[in-house]
Amino acid sequence: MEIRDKVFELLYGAEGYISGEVISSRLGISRAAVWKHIKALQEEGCIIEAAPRRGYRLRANGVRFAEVEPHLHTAWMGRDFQYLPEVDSTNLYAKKWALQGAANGAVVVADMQTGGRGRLGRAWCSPSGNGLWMSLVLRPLIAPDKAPQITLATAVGVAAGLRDLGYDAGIKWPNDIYIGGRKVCGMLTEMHASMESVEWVVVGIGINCLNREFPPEIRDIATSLALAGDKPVIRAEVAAAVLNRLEQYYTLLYEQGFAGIREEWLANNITLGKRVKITTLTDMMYGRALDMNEDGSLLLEKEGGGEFTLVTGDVFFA
Ligand code: BTX
Repeated sequence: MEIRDKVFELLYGAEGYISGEVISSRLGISRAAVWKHIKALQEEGCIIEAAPRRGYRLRANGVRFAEVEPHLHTAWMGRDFQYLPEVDSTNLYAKKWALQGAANGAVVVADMQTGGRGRLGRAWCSPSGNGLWMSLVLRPLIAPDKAPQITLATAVGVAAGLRDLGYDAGIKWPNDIYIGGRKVCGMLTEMHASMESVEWVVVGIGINCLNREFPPEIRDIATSLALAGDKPVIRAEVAAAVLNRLEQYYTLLYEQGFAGIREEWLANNITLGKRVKITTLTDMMYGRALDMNEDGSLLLEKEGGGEFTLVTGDVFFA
C-alpha cells in the first residue's frame, strides 16, 4: 500500500481530528511528508480540514474503496476494486487487467485521467477532484452480437443509480446520460471476443460530479451533478449507487435477454418522439426517433419519407 493510502486510512478511521504528529509517528514519516500527502489527497478531491493544534479531519469525497464500500450492496460488482490517483485511461488499464485475469465485476476508478477516451477516438475531459472516472470488467455469457445490449443495460443502470440519488437523469440513445438537456455522463464499451463467445467486456463510465466549469469546447453541452442539483455530491455514494444498479440490470439482461431491460430503457429515455440529426460513418440525416427495436437499434422516421434503422452512430437533438 502506498504511504498516501495509509495516510488516508488513518484519516478515514479517525473519529474527528487526528494530529499530524500521530500520523507521522504511526507511519514513521516526517511532519513535512504528512503535509505533502494531505495536500496531494486534497488535490485528488478529498475534503480535509486542517485546524491549528487539532490536526486533520476528513470529510471524505474521494473514491477509495473504504469510502465506496459502506454504500455498496452488491454480490459481485465492485468487489475487486482498484483506486488510482492518476492514469492515462481507466479503460486502457481495465483492458490490461482483464488480460491478466480480472474477475467479472472488477472495477478500477481514477481520480484523474490524462488521456480519457470517448468513442471514435474522441477525448473525454477528466480533471482531478471532480468526476467519477471508472471502468468495469465484465465476463458475460452472451454471444458477441448481443454485446451492444451491455451498453444499453449500462445506460439503464447508470440512469437508475442517479435517479436513486434524486437526479432527473434521462438516456439519450444509445447511452449518454443527460440532466436538464446537458450531458452528465458518457460511456465507452470495448470488448474482446471470439466468433462464438465474449471473453471480456470493459465498460468505461465517466460521470461529471463536482465540476463547476468546463473547457470552452464543451461548456454549452456538459453539466455535472453539482450544477444540476442543490445538495452535496459525495463521489463514493455516486459510485456505489451506480454499481448497485448495474449489478441488478446486467443480471436481468443475462437472465431475460434484452426484453428484461427494454421497458426500463423506454421509461427513462429522452430520445423517442424528438426531432434528431443522426450521423453514422457514412450517413447524415434528419428524422424523428420513433422507437427502439427489440435488438436495441433505433428506428427513425426519415424527413422526406421512409424509415431508417440506426445500429451504431450519434444522435443529436435537432
Ligand atoms: P462520446 O464520444 O460520446 O463523447 C465524447 C464527446 O463528449 C467529446 O467529443 C466532447 O464533445 C464531449 N465531452 C468530453 N468530455 C466531456 C465531459 N467531461 N462531459 C461532457 N461531455 C464531454 C463518451 O464518448 C464516452 C466517455 C467515456 C468516458 C469514460 S471515463 C472512464 C473511462 N475511461 C476512459 O478513457 N473513458 C471512459
